[in-house]
Amino acid sequence: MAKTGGHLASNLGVVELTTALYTIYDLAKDIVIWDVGHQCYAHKLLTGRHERFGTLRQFEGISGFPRRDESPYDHFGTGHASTAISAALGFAKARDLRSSTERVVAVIGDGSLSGGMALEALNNAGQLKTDLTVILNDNEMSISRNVGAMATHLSKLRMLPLYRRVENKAKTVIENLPMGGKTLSRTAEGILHGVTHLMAAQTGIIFEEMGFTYLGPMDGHDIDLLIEVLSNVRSIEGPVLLHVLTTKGKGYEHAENNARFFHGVAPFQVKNGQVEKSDGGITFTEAFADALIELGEQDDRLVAITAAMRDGTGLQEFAERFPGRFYDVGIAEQNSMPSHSQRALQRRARGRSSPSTPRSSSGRTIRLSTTCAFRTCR
Ligand SMILES: Cc1ncc(C[n+]2csc(CCOP(=O)(O)OP(=O)(O)O)c2C)c(N)n1
Repeated sequence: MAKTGGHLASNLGVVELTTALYTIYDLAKDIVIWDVGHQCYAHKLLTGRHERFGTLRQFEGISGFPRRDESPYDHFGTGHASTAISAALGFAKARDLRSSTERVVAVIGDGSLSGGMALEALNNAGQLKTDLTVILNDNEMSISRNVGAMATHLSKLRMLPLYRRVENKAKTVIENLPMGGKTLSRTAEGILHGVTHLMAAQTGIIFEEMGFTYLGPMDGHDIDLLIEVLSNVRSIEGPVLLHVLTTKGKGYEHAENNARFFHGVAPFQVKNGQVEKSDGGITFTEAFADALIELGEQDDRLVAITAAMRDGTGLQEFAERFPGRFYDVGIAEQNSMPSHSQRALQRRARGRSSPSTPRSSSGRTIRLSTTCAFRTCR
């Protein structure tokens, strides 16, 4: 990866989770879908692409995202965020119609959970009550720090006692009873999962209210725990949401310390984490950032809106210079559009930055790259 570049931090965060999943689930028939798909490298290594891994993101090499034409284990081709639960629900309903028995799992990050489609799918799944497992991979980060009310809710859930710790404490107490030992320790497990569940209910967990069995939060790097819990989850009926806590960049100091930079990184030196400087002059993103700041200085009605792409679209400096005129709406482009158009109706000048360039029906559009656009309206 140091030679090819890629989504290092997100991938390092799910190595244990991927290994545990593929220990428990039967990949010959079960379906695992990765949201965005930018954390599928361990998946690729474990599903037959180890030898070609050096060709990652190279011409005629393997893709940095799941691709249906690349492997039968890449069930759903992705790239944009917040789609995995909807896709998994489709697989689950098709299974129900066929009366077959495969398990379906969607793995989604806390950032991607801020997207409307993910919430629509949870809403739908909670009503359909079909067997479906959603693993919420919560590293508190989107590309930069996650934003929004759901992120605040997740931070409250992180305050719950960790799944393992509660269970261990009770096991120790019961094992030390005169009649303790293995038989009783199973009972203890049952009791304590109940306790965790009870505490979860008191916290008002939104997923429980929506019809999911919520399990967590738990250490997403504790592989033995994950294997134990996933083997139980396989047999729970209805929709389950497993909340795992992970660290972006896990195991590589430079990526752990600067997960934003290592979210998507160019080729780098493993020793010091330094990226070689290209001599290709200014990038489109840098040109966009400079232009936007210049215009922001000239016109205080100008605002910038981004869907969790502060860094990728070069808005970081604008956000620092004009904090009151910068909005990160989370991965919620569709939410930003009506809000954005209302600004226009209020005859406010505004800027927008999104992974896909919006079309302008009025006003001036300065099109700077495929990922950024800026528009003013008078
Ligand atoms: C619809 C859409 N908007 C924005 C992006 C850009 N993007 C790619 S990954 C990412 C952050 C994803 O965060 P999370 O789901 O928490 O995964 P993590 O990287 O933290 O593992 C964003 C905003 C995208 N892929 N799709």
